[in-house]
Amino acid sequence: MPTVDAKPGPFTFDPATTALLVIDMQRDFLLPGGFGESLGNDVHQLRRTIEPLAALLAAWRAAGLPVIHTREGHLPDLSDCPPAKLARGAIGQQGAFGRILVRGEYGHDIIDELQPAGDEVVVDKPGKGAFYATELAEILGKADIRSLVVTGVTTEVCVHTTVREANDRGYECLVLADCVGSYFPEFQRVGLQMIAAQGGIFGWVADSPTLLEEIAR
Ligand code: C5J
Repeated sequence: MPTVDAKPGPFTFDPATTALLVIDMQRDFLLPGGFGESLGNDVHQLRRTIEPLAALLAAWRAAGLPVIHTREGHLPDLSDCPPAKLARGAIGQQGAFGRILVRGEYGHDIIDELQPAGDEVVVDKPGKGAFYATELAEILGKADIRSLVVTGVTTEVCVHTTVREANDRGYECLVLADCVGSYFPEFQRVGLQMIAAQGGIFGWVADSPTLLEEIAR
């Protein structure tokens, strides 16, 4: 079985039961001039994940392994957006790339570099976690997926929430440090540490080249 050198120890996975999860690589979060940047964030902290993630996606697809993308966002009438989230955010307001985090808008969709391939699943989620109010658990169950390679943005928000949800549901999660990003370097560092701490309390952490070597074998 493929084994990746990871923290806190080797991560062994069965390719037949492992999926690549690409979380929220959306224009609203990543494009210069978009929603993320309008909040005062440095989008380049997230954009450094694009190149390694594109390389990983290419290798993963070439190996014929499943890919699942997620997008954070809401119905155009915002009926699936909890009042507390609505009150604290710009959700639904007009931004540079359409209504912010609203499904169907240009900014809500995945960046051009990482567009899903024809047969890849895209899970639309109203929350930070990819399991909350989505069909993800059912999709993974039907495909007999038990391990997740987790990538995307942002490390301390949607990546963390999803990894915690997945871990509680019994999935083994490998988070790729160079393929997840935070606007805040400190949150990136500590967020990754938290995953692998205490013997891997939420999962494992490695870099994508280490995984790519295993896929190439
Ligand atoms: C945030 C996300 N940060 N995808 N969403 O609001 O992490």
